[in-house]
Amino acid sequence: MRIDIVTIFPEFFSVLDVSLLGRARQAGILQVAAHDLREHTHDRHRTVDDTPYGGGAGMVMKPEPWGEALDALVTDESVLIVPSPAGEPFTQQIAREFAHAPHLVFACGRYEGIDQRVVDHYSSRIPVRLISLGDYVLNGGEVAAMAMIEAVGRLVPGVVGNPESLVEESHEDGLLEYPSYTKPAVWRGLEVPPVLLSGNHGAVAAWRREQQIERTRRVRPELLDDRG
Ligand code: 6GU
Repeated sequence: MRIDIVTIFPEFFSVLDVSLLGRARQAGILQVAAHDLREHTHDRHRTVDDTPYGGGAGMVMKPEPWGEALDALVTDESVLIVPSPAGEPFTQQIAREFAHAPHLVFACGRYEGIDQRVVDHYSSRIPVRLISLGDYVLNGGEVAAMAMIEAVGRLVPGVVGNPESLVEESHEDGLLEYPSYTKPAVWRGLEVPPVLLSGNHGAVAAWRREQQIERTRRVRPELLDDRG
């Protein structure tokens, strides 16, 4: 899979060199490149924003640098992802969809967002998705793109060493994960639940399922409602 990111802060994405995704990049499974939007400006101040038509606070990102930058990257195979608090909520389901795409392009806006015509134009050429991480406000799309790249990247075959570790995770089956324990069996007076030491695999599986349901009911009851 190839991932391109357009941003005014390409250096943010140097963290992708480390850890799991860094290894996947070295192994050639993932190709990730961050591109500086300002390379596509043509004025002395490398201007990427301007005041909003209709007035109001804040600045809007100009369409021309975006058009130039995205034209240089987008192909018929691309999905354009625009991180935005006005987008649809990012979910594991969406991460799975994106993991099947051969090419993702992230357009990371700052300020009050990107001129709407950029989304309108590319929507006539390729799939475009406005995606939000949740109901809170970040200063720009960079941190959101990073979160999405990590969630998507680890689903690409070969990135996570043991594919089974992808299955028993929060959200993969619509429930939160069960609590995990390792040695020692007693730590600061706290014992590991005895069933986990019983060697009874059926009892362990049943206990974990109960824990998942109890935990989900307590902190995310809407996930249970969604399952019907
Ligand atoms: Cl995707 N972008 C920004 N700027 N803020 C957010 C967000 C995205 N998701 C939640 N808040």
